[in-house]
Amino acid sequence: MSLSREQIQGCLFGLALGDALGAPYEGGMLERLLWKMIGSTKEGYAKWTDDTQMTLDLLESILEIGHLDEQHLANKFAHSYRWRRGYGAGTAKILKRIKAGESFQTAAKAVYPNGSYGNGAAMRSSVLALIYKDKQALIEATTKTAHITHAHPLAVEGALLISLSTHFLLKQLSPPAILVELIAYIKQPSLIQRLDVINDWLTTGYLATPKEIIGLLGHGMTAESSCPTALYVAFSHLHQPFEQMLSLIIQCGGDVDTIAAMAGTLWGTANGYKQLPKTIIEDYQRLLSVAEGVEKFVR
Ligand code: RVK
Ligand code: MG
Ligand code: MG
Repeated sequence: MSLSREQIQGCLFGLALGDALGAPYEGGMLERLLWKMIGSTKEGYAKWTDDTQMTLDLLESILEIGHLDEQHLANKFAHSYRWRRGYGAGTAKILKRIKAGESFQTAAKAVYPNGSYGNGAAMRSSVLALIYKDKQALIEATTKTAHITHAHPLAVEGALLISLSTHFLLKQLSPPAILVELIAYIKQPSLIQRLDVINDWLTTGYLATPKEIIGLLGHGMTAESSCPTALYVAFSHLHQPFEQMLSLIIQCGGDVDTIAAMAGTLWGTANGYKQLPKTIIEDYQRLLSVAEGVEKFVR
C-alpha cells in the first residue's frame, strides 16, 4: 500500500488544525485568557501548541537521521520545549531534566514513579503510522517514542489507540472494524470499558450528547479520559464536515486542543488534506515541507 500525498498532508494538517483551532477553548477561564494574549502570530494566524510541536519533533528527528533513535528524539523534544506552547506540567519537568543532561529513562520516572499517564504521547503518535506500514513495527515505534516522556501503560496504550487507528484508516477499514481490532489488542480495563461504550454508540447509530461523552468517556488530560473521546468524535464524524466535529469537541470542553488534534488527525487521514478547512495557521510552509519530507521518505 503506498500512501498518497492527500493522506500524508491530511494526517499532519488535521492534527495541527485541530490543535490550533481547539487551543483557544482549552481549560478554564485563566488558560483561555492567557491563550487570547499569546495564541496568535503578528499576522493573526492561529498558533499551535505542544501537540503539534512534539509531532514535528518526532517527524523531523526521523527525517534528519533516517531512522528512529530515542536519544536523538529525546534531545529534540527537550530543545524544542518552550513554556508558551502549553506543555503538560510533568512533561515540562521531564524535558528540562533531559536538557540538563539526565537520561530520558530516569527522567521519565522522576516526576511520577510509574511514569505519566497523560495524553502527551498519544497526541503525537498518529504520524508514526505514516512511517511504519507494518503493524508490529508501528506498535514497537509507538511504544518506544511514548516511553521517552510517558512510561505508564495507560499512556502507552492511549498512544497505540491513536497510531493503530490511523494505521487502519490508511487501510480504509471502517470504524466498527477498527474497534474490533483495538478491543482485541488493548489490555487496560479502563480503556476497554470505554471502547465498549464507543462500540455500542457506533453500532446502534446513537449520537451521544456532550454530557454523555464527558460522563462516559471523559474530556481530561489523561490518556484514558481523552483518547477514547477523540476516537468516538472522529469515528462518528468521518462523513461530516471537520467544523462540525470541532464544534462538538468545543462543546465538550476540557482538553480541547488535544482531543481536537487527535480527532483531527484521524479525520484528516480518512478524508484527505483537500477536505480540511482552508484556515492558514502558524508555520504553514514548515508543515507542508515536513509532509513533503515524509512523502519522499516513505517512497
Ligand atoms: C496543557 C498523577 C498524573 C500522572 C500520574 C496528570 C498540554 C497530571 C497538552 C498531569 C495536553 C497531567 C497535555 C498531564 C499533555 C499524568 N499521577 N497524575 N502518574 N500522569 N497525570 O504532565 O504531556 O496541555 O495532572 O505528563 O501528558 O495540550 O499534569 O503531560 O493536553 O496528567 O498538556 O500529564 O500533557 P503530563 P502530558
Ligand atoms: Mg497542547
Ligand atoms: Mg491539550
